Amino acid sequence: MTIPTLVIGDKNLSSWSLRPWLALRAFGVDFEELRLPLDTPEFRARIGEFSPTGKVPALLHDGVAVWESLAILEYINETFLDGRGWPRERAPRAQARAIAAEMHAGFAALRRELPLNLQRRGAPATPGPEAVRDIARVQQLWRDARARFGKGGPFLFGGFGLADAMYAPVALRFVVYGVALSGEAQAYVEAITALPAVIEWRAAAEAERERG
Ligand SMILES: N[C@@H](CCC(=O)N[C@@H](CS)C(=O)NCC(=O)O)C(=O)O
Repeated sequence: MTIPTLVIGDKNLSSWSLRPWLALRAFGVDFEELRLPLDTPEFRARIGEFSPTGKVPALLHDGVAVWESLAILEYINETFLDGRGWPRERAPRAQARAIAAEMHAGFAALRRELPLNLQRRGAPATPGPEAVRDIARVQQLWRDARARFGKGGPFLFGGFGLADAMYAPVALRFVVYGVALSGEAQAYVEAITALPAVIEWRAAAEAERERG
């Protein structure tokens, strides 16, 4: 099968890029990476070749171009994973898709107030009331997935899956902004940060010099 190319932004800053990158890497799918640092002349000159929205990520494969992170995850799931990106059973699969969609569509205050910046150092952030509500909802949906379906491993539905790929950037925001979490949420964040693919992404993000 042809190897896909994933077009991404800076690893330090681009949380949407991390989601499909992590899905490909954690499931061991071979892919090429094309990194276009955000907000640069290179990005503006080239992104239109790959993405009709002018945003990353975009996946190019066998004459198909896919944009929007959740649609890319679905493409990865059906083209490279034979469906195993989502839980096999109907109930957890429905819940995994629902929380992935919730992430894709929501948590605007959390994203606005705590934008991904993996090079961030410094004091814990003090999120405003809307972001605090988002943080509580994230922890609630993590707790619910883990309690109902997470018995087989440390991730939301046991083993690593696409719902985890959607929430990994949130877990990393909680780390870099020093967000105080429940014990269960903290344990989940630690499972995410221990993934070899996440360690690889963070090391590359640390090494980026564009800005940060
Ligand atoms: N809904 C999109 C969001 C993509 C997005 O906002 N990407 C940002 C980087 S994380 C971007 O490309 N920004 C560049 C720009 O808007 O010029 C998705 O899920 O892929």
